[in-house]
Amino acid sequence: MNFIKIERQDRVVTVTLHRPEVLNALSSGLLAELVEALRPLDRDPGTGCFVITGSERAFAAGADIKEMEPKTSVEMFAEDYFAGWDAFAALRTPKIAAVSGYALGGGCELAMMCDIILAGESATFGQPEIKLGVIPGIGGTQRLTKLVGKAKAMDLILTGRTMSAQEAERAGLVSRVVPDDRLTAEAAAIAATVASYGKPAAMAAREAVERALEVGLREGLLFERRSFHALFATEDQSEGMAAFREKRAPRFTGR
Ligand code: CO8
Repeated sequence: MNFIKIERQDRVVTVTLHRPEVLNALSSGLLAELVEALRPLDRDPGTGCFVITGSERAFAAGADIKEMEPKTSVEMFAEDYFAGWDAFAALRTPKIAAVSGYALGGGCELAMMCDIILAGESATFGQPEIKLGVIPGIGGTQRLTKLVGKAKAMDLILTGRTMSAQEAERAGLVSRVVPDDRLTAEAAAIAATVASYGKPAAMAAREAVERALEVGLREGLLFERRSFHALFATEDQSEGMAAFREKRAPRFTGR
């Protein structure tokens, strides 16, 4: 692999974006590697959580501008440029973005495709595409608006300004802000906690929360209830409730 590094620690798989010379600009090559590496890991019951991270200076400074620049509209349309990112968003194992430095354009959009965004104090978020004569193209106008509301999304997307980790936390984009030197350890600890639970419940939980962004309340509640019912077919449900009754720690198996 040329553009990413992958490490496994028990049930947690950490992916580090690694194109330091271009601040982890998200090229087609990087996307292909990411999806090819993560798809089989996603299906592996031994994978309980992904952590996606970058460098201290940049989570990712956006889609690769130099790759996009020469393309024509017809080429963009024919390739359905960026459609491949849907495969990343569709991974069903919980994903944590551990963000330090720049998370701009596609970088911010990649973070928003994750289930939890943990930010170091240096993290900077923004959708500066307007400065390039375009608009966000990997979900920024949609996910950012759903996550932080129209007022803040319009402000960021129309001015191209950046926001700090603290502002992003206040806006509801970021789950937690931690000191930069604690980012890796905190992300690992959160991931280990998520991965310690039964994977079917974790997958169902994130899927149901995602639904809240997509459908009306009645449909969402029904989806949640049906998923809840379905989890009563799992050994983890019997084990989790028996362990509570017996006042002991549960031993989840993902079955
Ligand atoms: N793509 C390609 N190369 C990049 C990118 C990028 N997004 N960002 C940085 N680089 C490269 C720079 O060109 C530079 O390379 P070189 O050394 O060869 O000149 C190297 O990384 C280091 O960058 P800088 O020297 O600029 O570092 P600074 O610390 O001075 O500045 C910034 C850092 C502020 C992050 C600055 O690099 C910057 O503004 N980057 C671009 C940010 C941006 O605009 N991102 C949005 C990209 S567009 C997008 O993500 C979605 C597009 C949707 C299009 C829809 C089409 C369908």
